[in-house]
Amino acid sequence: MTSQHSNAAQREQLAILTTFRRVPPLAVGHVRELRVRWALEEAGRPYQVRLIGSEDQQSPAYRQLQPFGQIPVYEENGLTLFESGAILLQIAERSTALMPTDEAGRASTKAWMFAALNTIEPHVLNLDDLDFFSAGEEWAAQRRPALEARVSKRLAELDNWLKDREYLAGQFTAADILMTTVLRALQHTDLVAQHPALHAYHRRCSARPAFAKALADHMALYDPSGQ
Ligand SMILES: N[C@@H](CCC(=O)N[C@@H](CS)C(=O)NCC(=O)O)C(=O)O
Repeated sequence: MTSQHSNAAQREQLAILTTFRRVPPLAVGHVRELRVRWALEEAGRPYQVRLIGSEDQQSPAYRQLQPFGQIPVYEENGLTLFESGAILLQIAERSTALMPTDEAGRASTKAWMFAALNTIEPHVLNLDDLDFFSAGEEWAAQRRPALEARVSKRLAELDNWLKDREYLAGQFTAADILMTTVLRALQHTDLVAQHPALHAYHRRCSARPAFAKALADHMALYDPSGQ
């Protein structure tokens, strides 16, 4: 095989992450492509980025990749996946950096991946939605305490779980990537900081070099001036 051919083969195998070319300032640092970048960095998996605009979101071709026109989309070795949780599971299944090798650890990792997306994230997003899109409305001020209480209840439960654990499923896994990126959406509040074990966990995960690299690449794309 010539070097030209082997380069072409390498290019073919490079994973592709599809994300938005531009996002609103409010979303910078929080777009779900960040989760995928972080997982790929932890797994030591090189990838290329494909950028799309709002016009692509509507196209029938893109809807074949992502039926809801959203990002991220992930492609590797002929597979195409949407849903950030499913993408992380796919990457984690092929990397011991993100998924334990024993049956119990794998089961626990998957349970915590779902917990991040299904038990924690909906409450966090409800609060975000109110804070970012309805702040100042009288009804929002009335509604907020109940939404915050729901988030706080879950955070207290997470805090309790993490009191004698470094990571959700024992070792660092894809579940920690999902949970940390979900918790990032509370950055405009002090809710995480109110829970010492959870706060320490969040800082521990966010201090990982793979996260720093993923975040730097994310910021370079969306906010080159803020680097
Ligand atoms: N559950 C999906 C949500 C994806 C999602 O909401 N992506 C946002 C960017 S972070 C998006 O594409 N928003 C544009 C839209 O929904 O049209 C996942 O986890 O991948």
